[in-house]
Amino acid sequence: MLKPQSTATRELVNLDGLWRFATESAVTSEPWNAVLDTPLEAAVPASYNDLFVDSAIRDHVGWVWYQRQVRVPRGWAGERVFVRFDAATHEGRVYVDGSLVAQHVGGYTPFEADITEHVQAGAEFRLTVGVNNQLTNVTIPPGSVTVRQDGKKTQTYFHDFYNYAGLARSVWLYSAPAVRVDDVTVVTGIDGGAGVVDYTVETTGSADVRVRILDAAGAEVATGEGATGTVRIDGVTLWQPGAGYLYDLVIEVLGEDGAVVDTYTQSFGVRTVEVRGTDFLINGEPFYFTGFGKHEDTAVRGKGHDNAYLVHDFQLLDWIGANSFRTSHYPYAEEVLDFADRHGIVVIDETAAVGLNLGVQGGLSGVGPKPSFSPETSNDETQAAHAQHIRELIARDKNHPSVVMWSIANEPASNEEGAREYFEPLVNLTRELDPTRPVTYALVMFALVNNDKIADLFDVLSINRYYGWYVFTGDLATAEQALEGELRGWIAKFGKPIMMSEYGADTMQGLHSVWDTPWSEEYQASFLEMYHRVFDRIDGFVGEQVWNFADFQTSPGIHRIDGNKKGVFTRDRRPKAAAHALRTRWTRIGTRKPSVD
Ligand code: GCB
Repeated sequence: MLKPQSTATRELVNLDGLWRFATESAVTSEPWNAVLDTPLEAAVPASYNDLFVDSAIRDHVGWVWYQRQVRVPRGWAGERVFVRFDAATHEGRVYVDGSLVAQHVGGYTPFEADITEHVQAGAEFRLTVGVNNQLTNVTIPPGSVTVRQDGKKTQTYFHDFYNYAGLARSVWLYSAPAVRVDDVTVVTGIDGGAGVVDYTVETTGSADVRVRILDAAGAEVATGEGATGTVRIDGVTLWQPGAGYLYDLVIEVLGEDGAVVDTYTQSFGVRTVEVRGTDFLINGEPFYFTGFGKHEDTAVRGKGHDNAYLVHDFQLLDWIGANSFRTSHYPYAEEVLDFADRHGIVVIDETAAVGLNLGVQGGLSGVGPKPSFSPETSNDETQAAHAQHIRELIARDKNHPSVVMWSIANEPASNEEGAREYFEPLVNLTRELDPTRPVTYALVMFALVNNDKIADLFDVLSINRYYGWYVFTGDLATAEQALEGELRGWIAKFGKPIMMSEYGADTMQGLHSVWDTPWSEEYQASFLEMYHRVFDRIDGFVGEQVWNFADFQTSPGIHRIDGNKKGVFTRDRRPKAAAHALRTRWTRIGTRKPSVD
């Protein structure tokens, strides 16, 4: 799905700002039919939960309403007019005045509606958006809603981060011509010193297409004719980890008289990704991932996208020497991937399929033990929602050079009956939609080499482990043996690249100890050091991503102190002691770990 942009033939109006806001209980049953009668205004983009000092809003389960007036620019007569939501978490319904124009399920992927027939150039309309935060056994991610005796709804979910909701990403109004670029896919290869660029442009209606490729300085380096084609870039500059060189594919759609009726520019990088044996190769060179699992999470904004945090987080990644991150546990805002493209940070792009596991959450949430895959829990309908989510993720992110791998789930119950039937079609779908990128999933601690049912379906084994934290707490010597034994078992059985996609210890900033005291800054540093000793003894190991980049908010519970504290940085991005040790190690590693003797 194309990201809206302003070009010679398209105009773009950003609708961020303050919108009228109310929960469903505070307004009439069809709030789109009138001006919302509410004293509240909510910031867009931002999750609504932490904006107001009102637990009835923070903990609300169900629909909330956002509304604002929008004026269509007067020059848009004769153009198609679209409204585009970068995300509505987790379900959105959009009304233009009294008309429903879009409905979308899935909280982290964009959707849009052609509203041309409902609006007029130069005139105002009322834009009302309902957003629902309910998670059920058939949503991705899953959860469950309970209605108490007093009628109040409460919700449980099976993931370890707060269920922030609302309009956490930008909203746009844009114009485009009736005959236009509808989609583009760019796949790149390398042939000696040349880049080989396969492109496919889809248009609305049949029309001639031509393309030009511009280098980063804006100089034309190649051209092509037709909606699909292959173009060579001689003397190509590759997109590399740490050096995110981008080209522009300028697409022009031609009318019958040969005049340009639409133009759209897709940036891309020339690079290849491949798994060979136990190596993960970028541009044919073994690549070693260093970095983090992250979250979109800041104080007050919740999951609201914020360019200041975007810049600062990438500065910290650079400072600490990290070359990559995983978009744990959902697709991040497109601005994040664009930034990673430009700055050469490598991304593992994850779906929102987190918590397909009632075994793990039995302890944490009080739900279970129930089978994770069954007609009452994750079932065919869940799988269909998961498939749709994968389609939308790949449609959105396929052209990002920074994205080198899809992670289609975090910690599913891959050790349980039904896991293979659930996952095999999803892995096949992912490969069909994108044959160019490896596919992985992050393995839960209960999924072991002798009971996991799906590892053989994937290209890379991404292992989440907490030896020394949830098990062998405070006993790093025993944890070290257990970790090494397990990792060697995976390598011996599968002969695939294996990486640590999560390892970390909760750490209270400012707590110090001379002992191996869990929660102390010293313990976090020793814990990570212990893991690194093990990684450095193992061949076939392709990366380490610490859990987590920064402290983040979770639902309340006795396991968490105002959130998860496994951050190497605090929630306001101050380094804990471990950050300095990681910096020493990762700046030494760069992108390639020295091989084991
Ligand atoms: C995990 C999950 C992650 C949690 C983390 C933890 O395995 O993938 O979402 O936050 O453990 O800290 O328990």
